[in-house]
Amino acid sequence: MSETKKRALVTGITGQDGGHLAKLLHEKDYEIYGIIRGQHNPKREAIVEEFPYVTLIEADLCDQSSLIRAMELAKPDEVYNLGAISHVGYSFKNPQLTADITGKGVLNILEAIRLTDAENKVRFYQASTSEMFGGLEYNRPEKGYNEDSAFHPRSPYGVAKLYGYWITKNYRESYNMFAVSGILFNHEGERRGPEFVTRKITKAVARIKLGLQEYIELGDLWPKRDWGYAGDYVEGMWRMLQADEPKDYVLATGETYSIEQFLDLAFKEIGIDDWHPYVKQNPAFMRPAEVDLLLGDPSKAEKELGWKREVDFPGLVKLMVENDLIVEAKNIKL
Ligand code: NAP
Ligand code: F7E
Repeated sequence: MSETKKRALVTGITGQDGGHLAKLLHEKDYEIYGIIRGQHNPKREAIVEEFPYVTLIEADLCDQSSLIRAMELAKPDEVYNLGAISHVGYSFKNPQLTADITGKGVLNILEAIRLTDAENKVRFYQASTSEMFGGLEYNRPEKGYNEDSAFHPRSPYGVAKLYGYWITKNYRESYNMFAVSGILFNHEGERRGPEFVTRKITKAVARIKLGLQEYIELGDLWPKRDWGYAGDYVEGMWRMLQADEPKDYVLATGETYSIEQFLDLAFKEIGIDDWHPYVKQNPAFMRPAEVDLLLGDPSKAEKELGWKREVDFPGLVKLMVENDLIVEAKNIKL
């Protein structure tokens, strides 16, 4: 164990952001501990192979004693709480589990920190979300949602995340902890889970190009999202924990596009100008309540943290399609 290296504990290490963050912290010479859940997590092997420098600790956000043990083993300077049930559609089908993991899990890890960090030195990052705003017209500022906008979550996921946001703020105010929320708008990329719409589209586009699939089934195509690249966003998370003061920040691109616009660009990457013959709508992918439009205003993070997204919307779509063309081609079984 090095006495000089900074130490980070990351929940959600097997997820999209966990992978990007592990790479970033490694470049910054951190000693990294990642929480992995389950008796036989199928992602363990891939994580060990890709991130041999991460020490995995078995724990679960629902099991506070396991989190205390993780804190004692890792002795972190910084904790990044990325673990959650993060799929909005799934949260409608499993609302109580979502409340337990995505909501109460935040309390469990904050308590684990409070009980083990006698000097009150640990810095805590909570993965809050634009889903807390809800995307309705009445509370949407013209320049986009900012840190002072009113919340109106539209899913069990959004509601659970709002609890995580407030309990983080409450621990900051009650115990003087350096505990902050990053309110992040959608961020995607080559590590995005295939259950999210962007990756579902880019995988399908690659498979259609390779002759492995004929069409894709999707839900509503009109909702708009402020889509950025996940690699840019983990840099913002890290900057929040290096700041002089604990504050919450919005990370976003300041632009919003519909799923139809994502389809336009993704299919153009494989030379198809009209995607309509390749897309079928299936109500199974529609939600009981939809978030119409998300647009974020990242001015505060840009001004105070010097953070700015680098990858724009066309660049994001391009990198995802290019990646999936390679991934899917490798999977062709001759
Ligand atoms: P993700 O790919 O879905 O990863 C979620 C992670 O949470 C996985 O590593 C998962 O582990 C872990 N997890 C689930 N249940 C757990 C439990 N009971 N105990 C411990 N870990 C558990 O999500 P992401 O896109 O990387 O997002 C990271 C965080 O940011 C999430 O909290 C998400 O809600 C939030 N967020 C994401 C976005 C976005 O656009 N990506 C935007 C705003 C906020 P398994 O692999 O074992 O399932
Ligand atoms: O849906 C529509 C769907 O599941 C985007 C999470 O990271 O970002 C993410 O949540 C839009 C929605 O992401 C399909 O109804 C249509 O309008 O990719 P998504 P999300 O719900 O925006 C926020 C910021 C988070 O915090 C979350 O953790 O696409 N949509 N057809 C579809 N969505 C999916 N998944 N699958 C479809 O077939």
